[in-house]
Amino acid sequence: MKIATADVVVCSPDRNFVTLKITTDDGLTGLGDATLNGRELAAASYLRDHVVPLLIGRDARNIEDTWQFLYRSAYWRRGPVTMVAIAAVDVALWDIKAKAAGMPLYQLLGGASRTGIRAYGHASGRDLPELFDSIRRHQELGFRSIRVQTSVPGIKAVYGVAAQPSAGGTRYDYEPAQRAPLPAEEDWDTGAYLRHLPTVFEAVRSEFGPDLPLLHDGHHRMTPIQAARLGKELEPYDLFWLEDCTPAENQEALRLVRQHTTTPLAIGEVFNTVWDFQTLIREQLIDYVRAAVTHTGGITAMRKLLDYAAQYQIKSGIHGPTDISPVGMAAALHLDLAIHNFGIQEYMQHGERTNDVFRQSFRFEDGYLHPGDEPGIGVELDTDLADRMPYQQAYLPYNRLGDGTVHDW
Ligand code: CS2
Ligand code: MG
Repeated sequence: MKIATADVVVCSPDRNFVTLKITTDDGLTGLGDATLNGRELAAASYLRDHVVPLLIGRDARNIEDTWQFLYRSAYWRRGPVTMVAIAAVDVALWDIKAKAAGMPLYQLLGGASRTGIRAYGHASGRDLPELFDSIRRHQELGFRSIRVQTSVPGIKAVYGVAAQPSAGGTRYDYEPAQRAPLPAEEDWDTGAYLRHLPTVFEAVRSEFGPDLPLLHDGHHRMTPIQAARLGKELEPYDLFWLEDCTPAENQEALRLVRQHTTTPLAIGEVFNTVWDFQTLIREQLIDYVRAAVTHTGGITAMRKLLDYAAQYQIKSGIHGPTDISPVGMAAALHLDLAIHNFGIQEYMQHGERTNDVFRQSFRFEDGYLHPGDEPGIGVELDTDLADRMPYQQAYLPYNRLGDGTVHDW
């Protein structure tokens, strides 16, 4: 079974996506997600110009060897562009292998360890009434675990808060990457955020009770001691997790946070290899690995990462915003279903145009996802429709503090 062709498809239904489609000499096709939000063309070029020429003629069945070849032969390793490209090849080859075996991918990964994959949705609000409505809408959509993000008094625009609640409550329609020639500048004030957030969770708990699993994303904006303070002040509200509480390139920074709070911590969506997690896992500085299959080198690498985490009783919390395409999402769900140390799966529902381009077999019912039982990962790409929705320049926003200093968004 040789790789005959490998096509890089860049399209922009509701947002930009980069998809790799591999076809073998006996006609099997596999899909991989190489979407890197705000840097899609870099990923597309790395694939098209440097990886695809190396794939043609390779045995499609040799997934591990292909992974190691792409990782080591490049000499320059790790990083978001390299690893999203390797991930796309890896997932496409797993898709092909499962199709050749006539079974859904999770069966090749050891079969189902659970009946369904617990998901969490993204509620947000510019004020408490809007936030409460958003939480209720997500409960009506079936979500049993909910992330809470809110505006902060005095700050004009804040990550994670939909400017306009989605019409009719169909889905959380917040797309952070704005289509424009330059990134949008937003404002930030950590002090105002730290003073405000505990009052929000106090209100949410008194409105929705103690049992609803609540999550919050700090989005890398706090220093370790600020994160420690917030984690401690949120303990009475029993969060499922506090995510990206502080930038974690310095993994040791989480030692300080861990000393001050028992609020569970989740980190990793911007990380690309197990080495980015090694101290976090070995010293049990986190409770959930927030990596995405798309950003960490695919199924092959993610399985090894999560098996390493399992040795330290750390669970998965795979990243699943709308800039993870339905292909990347489907790959995650097969892994979610098979591994033992599953924690929770993020699920921001894609828009209709995206669902038209990527036909998916995965389903969301009563708070749980399931990848479906079609052979492979269960996604088909309508390349004709994709070609009619070409790439549009789009960037994620960035923050500046009151004195003009650039800050994490
Ligand atoms: C966020 C992401 O879902 C999350 O946890 O951190 O939506 C993040 O903002 C985007 O992936 C950035 O592209
Ligand atoms: Mg996040």
